[in-house]
Amino acid sequence: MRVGVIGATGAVGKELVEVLAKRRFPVTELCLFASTRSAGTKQKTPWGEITIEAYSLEAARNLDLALLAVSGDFAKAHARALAEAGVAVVDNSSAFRLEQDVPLVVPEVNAAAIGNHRLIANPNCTTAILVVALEPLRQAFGLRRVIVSTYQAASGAGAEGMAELERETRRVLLEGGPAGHEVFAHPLAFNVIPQIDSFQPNAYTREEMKVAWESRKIMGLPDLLISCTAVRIPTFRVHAEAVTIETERPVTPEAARAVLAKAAGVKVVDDPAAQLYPMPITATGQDDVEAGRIRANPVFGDCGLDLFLCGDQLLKGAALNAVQIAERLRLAG
Ligand code: 2RA
Repeated sequence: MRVGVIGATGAVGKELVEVLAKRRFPVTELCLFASTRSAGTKQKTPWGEITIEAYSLEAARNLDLALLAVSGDFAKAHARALAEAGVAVVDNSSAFRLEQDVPLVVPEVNAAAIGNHRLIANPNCTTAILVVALEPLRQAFGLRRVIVSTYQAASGAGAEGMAELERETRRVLLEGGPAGHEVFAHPLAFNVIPQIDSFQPNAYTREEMKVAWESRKIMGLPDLLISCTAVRIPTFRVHAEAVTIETERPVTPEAARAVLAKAAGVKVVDDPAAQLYPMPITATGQDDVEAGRIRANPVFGDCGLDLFLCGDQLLKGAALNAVQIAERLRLAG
């Protein structure tokens, strides 16, 4: 397949190239597109050194598959035209996630939604990491309410976010601070910031609402009661999520653990006696979402469960999920 990565110089774009190679995606030609600023520069890839091109429909229309790791505005301006030109498009931005005619897909949950669509939306990283663990629990026990608190890495804000955290940390430790900031609303080093994206009229942030809107769409549960508090923390990679659910039918930690142990895309890491539980340091670079700290939540009686998740934001939360969608497109195609 002739594959294009649009936004190839960003954190997700670079990860897309790595994941294509790691999963032996049948690439016959790889084209890398980025802004005019990067056009003409060369990027090393498993397919050799490739010269970055400035994006144009003319240059991209001969692709079989385009993986977009670009802004929502760029995707809005170009993705539909590319799909109409016959290219299968997987878009990482939020531009089409809630559009009725565009499937929003986490393959472990709703691969069937792909059908014959040529434009598929990849969810927000926090959502993808959540639903891969929620769906098997829903299937086994039903789902009434979900409360999530997130601990999100700097990588969620791209390469610039990671660079800012590194810069700030060095400045504080080596130069005695203060830590300046541009990407995040406040200094992130040695801090936590309970704001990701802009505030909405209902006092939630857009990141928090994305978790609600997108989980409902992917799981096909439009009335799911779900509330999220999204917090940025000073780690580089991996989003962690503390999740409380109320199920429809009684649930026990043992039964939930057994269900999650069999679930695709989930790895149970849950041995408190050995101090084993999900952590960014162990989930970094891993395809599976780690699930642990599985315990009964007394607030919801027999139907309450708490668990802790860690998923690599750049993999299951972005590049890996996009390539998994592309693999299904190929099968469907
Ligand atoms: C973040 N989920 O962590 C958002 C966007 N990737 O910032």
